[in-house]
Amino acid sequence: MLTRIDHIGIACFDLDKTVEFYRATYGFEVFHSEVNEEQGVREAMLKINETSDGGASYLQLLEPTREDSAVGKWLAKNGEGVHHIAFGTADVDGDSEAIRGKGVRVLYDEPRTGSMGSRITFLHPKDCHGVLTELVTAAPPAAADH
Ligand code: V0V
Ligand code: CO
Repeated sequence: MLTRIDHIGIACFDLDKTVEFYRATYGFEVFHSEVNEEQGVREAMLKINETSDGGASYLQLLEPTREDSAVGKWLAKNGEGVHHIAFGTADVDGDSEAIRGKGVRVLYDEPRTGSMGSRITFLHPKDCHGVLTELVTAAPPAAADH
């Protein structure tokens, strides 16, 4: 069951400048940052609020590490802006299989590694009314070593 908005992914050209905008304008601080080479992103997670399912909602600021990555290609075409939304679930495997069964393309056969040790998969935007949609299961608290 999808129980929260886990994050909104925002593509940017310059992560440091974008982080500074969110800090100076809204007071949001970086909760965690990392490079995910498989996804081709350098990212910063800004925690907005905790959620009633025990998780939290974040903004995920994304700078591409290479031009041919998903975010690099998207930025070249669209410029900066909202790139994807992510729903949180305790069971990304079960929920993604159930959604696949409804005829929506799930991009990975098995969930891959996401921010803070989470497990993630994506639904094709063309099957979701133009919205690239991610499903996330957060790492157990002990494993989420940020
Ligand atoms: C592409 N399209 C999008 C889109 N990206 N539509 C809405 N939102 C997006 N973000 C549209 C694009 O305009 C095209 O439509 C069509 O899909 C095909 O796009 P393309 O430019 O030819 O690109 P593809 O097909 O090579 O790749 C698109 C997909 C790719 C969605 C398959 O971006 C992908 O695999 N994304 C999943 C991985 C990802 O996004 N990683 C970065 C975040 P027209 O022009 O044909 O109408 S990593 C992350 O979130 C992490 C680590 C985390 O949360 O922990
Ligand atoms: Co994401």
